[in-house]
Amino acid sequence: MTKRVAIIGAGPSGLSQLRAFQSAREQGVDIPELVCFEKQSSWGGLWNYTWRTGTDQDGELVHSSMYKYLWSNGPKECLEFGDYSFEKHFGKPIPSFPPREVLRSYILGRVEDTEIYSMIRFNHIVRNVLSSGDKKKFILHATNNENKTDSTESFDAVIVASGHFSFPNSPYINGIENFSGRVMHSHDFRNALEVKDKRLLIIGSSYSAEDIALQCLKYGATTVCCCYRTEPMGFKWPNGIEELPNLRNFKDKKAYFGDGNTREVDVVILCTGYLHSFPFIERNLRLLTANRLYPSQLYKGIFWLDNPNFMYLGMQDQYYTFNMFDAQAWYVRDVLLNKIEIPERDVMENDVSTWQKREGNLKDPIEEIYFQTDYCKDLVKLTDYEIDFDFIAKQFVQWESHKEENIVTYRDRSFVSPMTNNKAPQHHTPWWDEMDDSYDNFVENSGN
Ligand code: FAD
Ligand code: NA7
Repeated sequence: MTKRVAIIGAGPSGLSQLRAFQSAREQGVDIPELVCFEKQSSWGGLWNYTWRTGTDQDGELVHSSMYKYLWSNGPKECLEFGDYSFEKHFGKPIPSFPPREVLRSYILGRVEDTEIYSMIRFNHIVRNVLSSGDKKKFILHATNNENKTDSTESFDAVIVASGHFSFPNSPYINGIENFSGRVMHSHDFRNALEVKDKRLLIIGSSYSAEDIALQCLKYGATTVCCCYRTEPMGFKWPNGIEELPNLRNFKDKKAYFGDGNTREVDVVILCTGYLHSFPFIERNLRLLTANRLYPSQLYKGIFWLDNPNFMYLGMQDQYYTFNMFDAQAWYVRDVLLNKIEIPERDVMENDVSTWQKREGNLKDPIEEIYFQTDYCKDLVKLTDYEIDFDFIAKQFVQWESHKEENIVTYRDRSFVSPMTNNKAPQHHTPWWDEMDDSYDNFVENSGN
């Protein structure tokens, strides 16, 4: 009997999974019945911008954490798909750091006008997933949000591709209740113009802090102070951005820091990351992890140790994104097609602990990049997915050095496509001076 496989989410990871199976079907392979549940009315996951925050028109949690004027924070050449180049999609080379709408167009270009669309049930929210008593099946409850009906179905395998950057980590910040300005989490940040002519305090020292700090200064914030818990980001910041340690307290608009400094601020943005949260999955299948390169409980970073027919895609902290999701999806496909065997439990556990030991000894971002490179290579070596991860790793290392050199200009650099070997053209305007993030301005007017 044909296997039934549920995929939860039609963001980049879920779409990689659908594309992996489609590519097998193109080669004449019989594939399982695939049902992809997507709670939004459109595909693309986080890359679908919404002005809404909190809950949507139906009272459901808003998924996307992306904001206006968001440009890729890594070179597009490092996330290129192995079977669909940027040049193929856009019909010409485009610069290396596209804005959100342009990347969304690329993600969708590979699957638009294919049978994949018909495999997705849009506006379907997965409410509950349970394993059957004998662990051979999974029972999935979903709500069709269009006609408000509920369904219960049984599947042989479930692939969770619901993302992990949507549930804010909102720790208690000392004295924050005494602050008299606006406080929000980066999940709810939508438009840098909101802090124009205001003094901003950012809590956190990772990607969101870095990008929102730069973006807000670019669009007119008076000053930006970033407050770190462990280590400063340490970039050579433009005038107007500074880093201070440990927030101790607030009084009205004044923030007090661990080194004795104080600053008056108008707005506080918590860039304190996200929680891996899966309220719709029963506890004994639910991944519990911090945002790390090799989550526990998952063989090959994918398969639930207690029941490998239950899988997670894209749950790693991410240097690699789209092509790593592909590497995972191609591997999953070949396991479900019985081309790759899942070993005994103790072999899986040893494999996870070997990777985690190595993860524990990583000293800096460069070592982290090579770690994730090796992870991707480990997956693709058993499949027919082809892309040169070593070549991409070298470009990631260059990207890191560009950021160290100048955090304001790193997006003006050009990288080489692992697919075409062509070097990207430069965008007509330096990123810092470019206020227009529209598709037309970036694609139609670029590369000429
Ligand atoms: P998501 O994109 O989150 O998609 C998950 C999908 O699952 C969504 O469509 C959601 O609606 C659906 N879903 C969730 N729960 C349910 C449910 N219960 N029922 C049905 N459907 C459900 N990556 C880059 O490569 N470059 C960047 O510049 C970049 N910038 C980023 C900026 C921000 C602010 C954030 C938060 C992330 C950024 N990322 C970036 C990383 C991002 O994680 C990936 O690019 C990618 O979106 C992850 O894909 P995903 O499919 O795993 O998850
Ligand atoms: P990350 O990369 O998970 O980083 C979270 C940051 O939040 C990190 O600097 C943490 O500091 C900081 N943090 C967490 N809790 C606290 C508390 N209690 N006090 C102070 N600081 C805290 O999340 P991001 O949102 O930056 O990035 C996620 C994705 O969004 C990423 O892929 C981007 O592309 C966009 P720590 O270093 O642990 O001290």
